[in-house]
Amino acid sequence: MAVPASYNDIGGDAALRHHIGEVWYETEVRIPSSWSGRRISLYFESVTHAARVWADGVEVGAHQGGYTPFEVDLTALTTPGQVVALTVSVDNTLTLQSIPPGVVEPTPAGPRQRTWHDFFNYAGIHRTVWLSGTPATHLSGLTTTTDLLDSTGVIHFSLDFEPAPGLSARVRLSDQDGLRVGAQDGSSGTLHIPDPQVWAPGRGYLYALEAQLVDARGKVVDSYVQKVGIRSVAVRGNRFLINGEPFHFTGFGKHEDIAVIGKGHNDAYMLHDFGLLEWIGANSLRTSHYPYAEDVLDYADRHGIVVIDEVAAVGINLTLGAGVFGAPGYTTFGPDTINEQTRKTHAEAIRELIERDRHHPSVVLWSLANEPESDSEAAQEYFRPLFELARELDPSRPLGFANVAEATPGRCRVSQFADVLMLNRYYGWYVLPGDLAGAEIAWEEELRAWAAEGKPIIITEYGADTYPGLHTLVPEPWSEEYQVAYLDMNHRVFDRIEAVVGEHVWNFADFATTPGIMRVGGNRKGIFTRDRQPKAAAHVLRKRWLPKG
Ligand code: GCB
Repeated sequence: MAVPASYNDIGGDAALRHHIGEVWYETEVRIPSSWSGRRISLYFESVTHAARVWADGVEVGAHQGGYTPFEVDLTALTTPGQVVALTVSVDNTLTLQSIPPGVVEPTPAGPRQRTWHDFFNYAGIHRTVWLSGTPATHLSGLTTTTDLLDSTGVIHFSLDFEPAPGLSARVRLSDQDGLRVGAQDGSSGTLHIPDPQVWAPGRGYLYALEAQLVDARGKVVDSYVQKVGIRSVAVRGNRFLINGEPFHFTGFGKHEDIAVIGKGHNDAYMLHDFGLLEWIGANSLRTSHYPYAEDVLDYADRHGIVVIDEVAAVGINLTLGAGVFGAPGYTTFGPDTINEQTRKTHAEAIRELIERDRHHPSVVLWSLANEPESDSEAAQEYFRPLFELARELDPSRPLGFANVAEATPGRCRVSQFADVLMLNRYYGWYVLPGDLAGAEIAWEEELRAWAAEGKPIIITEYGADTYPGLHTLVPEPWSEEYQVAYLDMNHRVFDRIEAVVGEHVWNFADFATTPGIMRVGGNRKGIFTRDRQPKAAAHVLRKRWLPKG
């Protein structure tokens, strides 16, 4: 099996595509003989959705959650210079206690996986697996947070390592030209940089912070370089500020989704997608509906692309679209459905995301869920502690979640916890399809009610399925003309509401979905086709977003 890739579409057969449960990966790897005395580990960037790992038949670790990394220690089971057999079981089963939730339902034809999201439930070893040999005495963690106070850059750092006699820590900071601009001894502290080069949208300036462990004789025994961007993020009234300047988000919700490779990370596609974002004038993206590959965040850091980073909590809404995506007969929150155990899984997913991505300057906002039920007391009680947790883990960034259509202003009981209102709305598509004049009035009325709450609003989804090459003189749903007219209508509404600080079209590209009569060859709301060719609407966005001049 290819790694990284989803296994589903590699063989071209239905059994593998729709397999439910475990699959087994096996390989052999030789540990370099020069790694004697080192701690040897495997770091999986992601295994979707659950993994168990064995080395020479001995279980060495397990992990739940398909989009965040984990590490297993192989030191006791490997010998430098020798081969070790690695086995990984990959389980794609989703339950009401997993994030995202799902249910495996028995049917006369065998088990069927039900999900409350439309994207295909791709599974496999989706990202890079690293075999690493670190010195016996090593850095095990490095946390950095940055701020901009007046014209001084502030970098707080904290290093984790096993203390030992004579062992000390220090950091060194260099600018992009490699010039030393700061240094400090100790395992935690703060660096102040007067008049720094700031990280800003469209300008991915990064400093290099090198953390070092030094033994009693002054020898550096381990070091790690972390790229750091100095910038500030804040919400003031209904403005979203980056470095004190109001920021307007333009861009997309995306998916990790490629023909054949599924959700496997692919550098060529990543570069191509970022190239298309630049071509169209997008300054940001949302990692809908799960954390993306670490390379994506690194790229965004380097190029000044702004990121809304989303937890894989999509579909905590078991009544949504009943008969369409959902199933009749489920209640979202309850002892046998979304319960305390689900919340623990959700809390762990938040912890792992923040732990992984907190050092990325590109990440300016955490999204804790996509379209959960949010208009009930149970929802309020479910989410309250999760917002508290995220705020405690990272007080430096605003929080939000993508709100669903049913949870209108006054009905939504979760948006009170959010700093930014993130709205997914389909006026002119799911609501008033084909009636853009009616949609324009209804949409503006709802947006004005949200604006009265005094918070910044990002439209995190608006979109219309469009079959490329289908044309109608009078814009009709599914035609390229309709997608153009639909976007124009939305933009007129946004431009009339001051609190709207962002517009993310759903979706960047067409993507694979669970089979169903609502989808024709997948979800076709892409501005680009699945193979990344522009629909007519791409030119509308380019005209609106591309900086003039
Ligand atoms: C939504 C969901 C997104 C779907 C989209 C659609 O509200 O957040 O995951 O793909 O609608 O196209 O129906």
